[in-house]
Amino acid sequence: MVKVRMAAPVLQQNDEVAKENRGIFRDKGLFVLNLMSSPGSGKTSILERTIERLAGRLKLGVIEGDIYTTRDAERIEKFGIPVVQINTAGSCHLDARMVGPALEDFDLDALDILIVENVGNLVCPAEFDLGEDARAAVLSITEGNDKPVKYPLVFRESEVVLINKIDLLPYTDCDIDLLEGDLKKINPELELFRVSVRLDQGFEPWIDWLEKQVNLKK
Ligand SMILES: Nc1nc2c(ncn2[C@@H]2O[C@H](COP(=O)(O)OP(=O)(O)O)[C@@H](O)[C@H]2O)c(=O)[nH]1
Ligand SMILES: [Mg+2]
Ligand SMILES: [Zn+2]
Repeated sequence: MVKVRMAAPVLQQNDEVAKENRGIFRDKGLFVLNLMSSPGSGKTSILERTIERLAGRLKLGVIEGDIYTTRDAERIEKFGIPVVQINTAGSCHLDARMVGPALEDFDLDALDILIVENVGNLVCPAEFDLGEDARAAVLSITEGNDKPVKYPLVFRESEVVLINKIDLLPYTDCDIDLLEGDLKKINPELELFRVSVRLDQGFEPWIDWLEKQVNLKK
């Protein structure tokens, strides 16, 4: 009789490694943020504005999750901060086992905050704990008012939603108050920030929130 050993469910294995990652972040007093959204909402653009604002205030490192390319990492590298690319080779989300080895490429003692840009995807990234302290979702107003209701998990699992591209409000049918109401119904604890990368608007409350989280972690 052949002995069959069932593999531990993927999410269970992931949770074990996420716990190890979380232990490392705790020991280093490092605040780690998982940044998620569908492709094109503005994750990398928001990161660029965030890096500019944190310069001289907090030491930031970035992990870029991408299915094949290094394009986002190249955009971040220009700012002269530590950035590590994870290519998922086809996988549509990051998991804790991809993040663990990437940490060896950083001098974690030299960082205050690590932001992980997840693969552009509004569905499964939210299912995989990376060991992070907090999650932020980006939702751009051009995606349609129904997205929070259709994809609730990512918003339920997040502490923050950055509602981006508000410069485009006059050109869309987006009802931003309704959108925020739906988000609050899904997760009453959510911090909501309306921003526009294009107009460089609305970033101060977001930066204040980040600084507060970093101080709490220390
Ligand atoms: N109009 C407008 N376009 C934006 C804004 N933020 C980002 N974009 C554009 O949206 C596209 C996708 O942005 P990117 O940061 O690459 O999104 P990501 O795929 O979520 O990382 C780019 O062409 C950006 O220039 C914004 O606030 N307003
Ligand atoms: Mg990006
Ligand atoms: Zn996936």
